[in-house]
Amino acid sequence: MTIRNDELAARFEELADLLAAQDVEYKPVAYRRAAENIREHPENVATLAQEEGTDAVERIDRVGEAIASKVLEYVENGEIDELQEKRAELPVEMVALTSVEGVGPKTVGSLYEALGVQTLDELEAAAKNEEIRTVSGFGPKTESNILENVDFARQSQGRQLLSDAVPIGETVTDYLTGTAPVERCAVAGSLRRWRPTIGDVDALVASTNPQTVVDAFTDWPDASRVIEAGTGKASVRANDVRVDLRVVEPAEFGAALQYFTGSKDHNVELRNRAIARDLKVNEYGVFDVSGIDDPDAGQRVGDRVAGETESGVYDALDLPPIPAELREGRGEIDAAAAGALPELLTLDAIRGDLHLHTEWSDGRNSIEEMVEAATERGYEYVCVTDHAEGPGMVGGVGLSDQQLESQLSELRAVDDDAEIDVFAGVEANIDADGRLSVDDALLERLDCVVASPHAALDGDGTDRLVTAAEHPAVDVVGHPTGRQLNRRSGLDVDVTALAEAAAKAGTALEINANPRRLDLRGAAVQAAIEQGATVTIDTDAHRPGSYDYVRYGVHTARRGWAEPSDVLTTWPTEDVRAFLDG
Ligand code: DGT
Ligand code: CA
Ligand code: CA
Ligand code: ZN
Repeated sequence: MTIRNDELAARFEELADLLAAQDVEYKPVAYRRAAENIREHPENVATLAQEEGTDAVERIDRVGEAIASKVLEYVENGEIDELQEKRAELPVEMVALTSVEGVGPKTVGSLYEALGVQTLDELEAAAKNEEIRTVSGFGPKTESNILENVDFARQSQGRQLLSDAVPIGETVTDYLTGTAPVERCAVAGSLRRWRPTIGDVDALVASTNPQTVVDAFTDWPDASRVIEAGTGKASVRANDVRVDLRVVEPAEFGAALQYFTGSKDHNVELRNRAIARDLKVNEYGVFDVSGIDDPDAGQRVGDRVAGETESGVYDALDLPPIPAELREGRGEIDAAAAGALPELLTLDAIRGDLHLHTEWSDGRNSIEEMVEAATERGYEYVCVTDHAEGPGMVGGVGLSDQQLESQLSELRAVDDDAEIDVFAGVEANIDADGRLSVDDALLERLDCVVASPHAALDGDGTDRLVTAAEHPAVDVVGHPTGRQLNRRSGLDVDVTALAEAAAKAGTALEINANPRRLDLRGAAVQAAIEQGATVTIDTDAHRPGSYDYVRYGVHTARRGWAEPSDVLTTWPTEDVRAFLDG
């Protein structure tokens, strides 16, 4: 059983939280930094520890002797002593509790100490009973904040970020294809539709030997626990995510893939379309039931007219294939029937990135390193948009106007030497009235101004965002709602109104491709495009590796019916320049 890097990282993050909850200094930060680098490490760190010892692990940036020996401890014993001790001292559901917006490890520590709060239910009860205000350092405001956010946190429980589920889906399909008698294998469900969060991973296999496939699946080294195993199906837990497997006959694979991809709304509409044509569609196939007295007498009643391929299923219903990202019951079946499906954009259409950070603000790398990495990816341009100071920026992260001036000169110099175009930009903060935190004359001299909300992220944000979008120097409204998946829902935004204003002002609306944000979401992208607004897919990268987030942005754009021309970062550089100048 190999231990994945993200599992290892999660243990150190938990340890960091437990230490922070006990007011330990420095160590939490050190563990979090180490966790981050372990998660991103290109080799499997557990294998490295096992085969080459702690010295090899210590070569990872920010991993010292103490952490390396804990890695080895975890690999050898499946436990870390210090973590076990801390868990015993502070027996709380840390992940659940800290998923409530505004509740961090320190709050958890204090509330456990004073009131014995261990779970979300206990947290909610303590807030309702006005017990929290009796704890030193807390007031009625904390209580109302908790009551407001606890439901959101509860709903998020058990849903995983898309970016945590995608590698699991890829690993399990590769593993099954490589080890079992598999004719076809695919992921289905919300993962195939690229929903921002995933309840469980659904894997589907076509095989004439289902038992062998199920056995291979339950022996999968990444599976930490077998939840159930039956005839032709099984469920396991891998890296805290549930994975469901179904094995079907090759002749029924396409129908099963269609059915288990969903969504439910899409499938209901499809089923009704079938009934209107004297057909019956289910996970076993499409059946002609025109001469049948009781089409519901069994699952495979009537003549099978499709089932082996998914496109065959749609074809039997007089439809072209419908891309999985569109299957949310938002008009895709009518559009398909009318021959009006969009020509969705693909990853290879992306030519650059207009939102990224360097060590000038809170990024990890120099301007040159970020430009170099973009050049290696084959991008034609990038725009450096470090944070300006202002609402939401703490700890000296944001740049003053004077610092932005010096960065502007440096960016011009880097642009002269770089193979690709380097635009000079800024990420300015939108305050509660829609005003920006940077001098207007300076904004005008920058190539690209991304304006984003970073503070006061509750209530209705429409007016504020419209004001920002209409500012003559603003080119992009960044992560418009400010949501963070499983953490906070962000601003309520009337996207239609915002998009109308943005289209008129020539301002683009961002799909922030960071998998913790994916903001705008698919439905909002669709609404924005309907108003004629331009969207842009940006990664908000704080390190070169984060450029890879672009795929999540592309699939989110596809969920919003976006064609390449709708997306600014697919345009040729000179057209992007003209848009930014306009
Ligand atoms: P998730 O896992 O909550 O992120 O969302 P899904 O969409 O992956 O849902 P899941 O795993 O419960 O089921 C996979 C697909 O199977 C779902 O998208 C549609 C189909 N399906 C499951 N249960 C039903 C059902 O009761 N009725 C219909 N029509 N379809 C279903
Ligand atoms: Ca699922
Ligand atoms: Ca499932
Ligand atoms: Zn940013």
